[in-house]
Amino acid sequence: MFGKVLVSNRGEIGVRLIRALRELGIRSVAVYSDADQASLAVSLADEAAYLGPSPSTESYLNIGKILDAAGRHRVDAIHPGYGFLSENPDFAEACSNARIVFVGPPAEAIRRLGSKISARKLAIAAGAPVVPGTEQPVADLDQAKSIARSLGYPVLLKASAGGGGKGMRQVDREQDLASTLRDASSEAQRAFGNSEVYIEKVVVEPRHIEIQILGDHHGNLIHLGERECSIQRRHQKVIEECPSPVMLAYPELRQRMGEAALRIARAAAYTNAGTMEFLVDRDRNFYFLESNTRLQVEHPVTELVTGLDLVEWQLRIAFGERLTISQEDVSWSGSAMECRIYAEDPDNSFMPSPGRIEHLREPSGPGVRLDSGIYPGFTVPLDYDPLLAKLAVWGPARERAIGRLDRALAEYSISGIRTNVAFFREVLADAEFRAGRLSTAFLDGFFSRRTKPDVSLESEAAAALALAASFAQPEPAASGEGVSGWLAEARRNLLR
Ligand code: MV4
Repeated sequence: MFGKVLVSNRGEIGVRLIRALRELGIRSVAVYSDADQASLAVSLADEAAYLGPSPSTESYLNIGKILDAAGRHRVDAIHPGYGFLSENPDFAEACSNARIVFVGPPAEAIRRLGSKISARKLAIAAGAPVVPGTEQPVADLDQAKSIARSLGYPVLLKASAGGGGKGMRQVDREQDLASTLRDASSEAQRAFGNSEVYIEKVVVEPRHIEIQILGDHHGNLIHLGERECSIQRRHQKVIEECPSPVMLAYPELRQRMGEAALRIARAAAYTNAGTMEFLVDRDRNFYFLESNTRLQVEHPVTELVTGLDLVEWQLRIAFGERLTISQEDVSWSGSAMECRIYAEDPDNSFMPSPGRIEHLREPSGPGVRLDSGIYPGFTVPLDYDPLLAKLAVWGPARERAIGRLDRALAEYSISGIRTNVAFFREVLADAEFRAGRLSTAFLDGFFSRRTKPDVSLESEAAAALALAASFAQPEPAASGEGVSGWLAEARRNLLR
């Protein structure tokens, strides 16, 4: 096994990786920026290497600095975690050139799956279902029109180089196609340096379900089942779980989606850990969406139900060991659920809330797994994603996992910064959530169902008054005339 591994990441995933290395008897090297000098990861690692100033481009995204640190500390391998350089094929290649093992898939597999068009083509060639749409970038408006007509509106324009919802636009009618196509390709050019756009039919209120895979360098490839990640806010996952509630009702779906994921991975000559993302519609048709060629944030829920350590397997595979688990050996026990604990303010549009953590009590107890990157006195930097910790629980069934997660959330006590802890307890109490009726539209529905007593009783009372008062007044001829501005607004809102 490796003697020493550099962790080119920070925060909770830095801690997760350093812990795994120690358990396996491997020395760890943490890298850090100015903002992370006093991080938990740095204090837990065997060695630490300073990268430079806080901005990611001068630290965790800087290939030269990371390879320098790896050379100085004489490591055998680099684990990139998620985000930062984890899906950068040039980084994977630069590691190999420096004779350092990149703990992840080969650069070529990252490239094949990195572009969405190329991943789509690969999935089609492998016989996996994809959303109906184009296999090539759109050539011109006339072609786009005829494709959209044959698919039927609404359609989605997606940037080939995009991902995570960036560069995606819905077109509801043909008269909007020309302008949206222009906007989409210029946005894609600006954001990704690649203006290619392709067309897909819209899947209405889908579930987002992903399949975890593991492949070694000896031709063994298995899947570890699904994670349901439908609860997202602005393409940011909020709660993840395994099994998906839909699999509890239709168990054969796991096998069919697992096989599709393996076909795609095989076609990409994939090794190490990876994820194939799918959309699942109301009739339980599933469609390959895109691939994540890294360890994912939500990997703990898979670990809790399968009993496998994904990071351990990533390291063993990268070292060249054989996968000793066959597909038949993989089993799923009970139910796991994870909340992403963020330094953000749910009462202020979920704005990031970095700052110094004054007091901290973290949950623990039976069935609770906490992957945390914080401690009392730590200052959450504003330079990076404000993920503080992942709270994951296991229970013998979904209801028990929900109860346990709520109990663990109730044990949290953090002062000095705002967090989304209380928000999760509201979501867990929601009847639709408890019934497992999930889709990517879940949170929109949740927000419209939710009536926060302290805020909305007051505003509803004001609105009712406004409406009553407004009917005593003549209909405003123009805004602000006859009825005062806020009254007109209230009337418009209530009569909508
Ligand atoms: C879709 C879709 C519906 N139909 N594609 C959003 C992120 C990117 N990975 C793809 N996304 C979607 N693609 C078709 N043909 C709906 C989404 C989508 C979504 C997907 C997964 C998780 C959350 C989402 C939220 C809104 C839209």
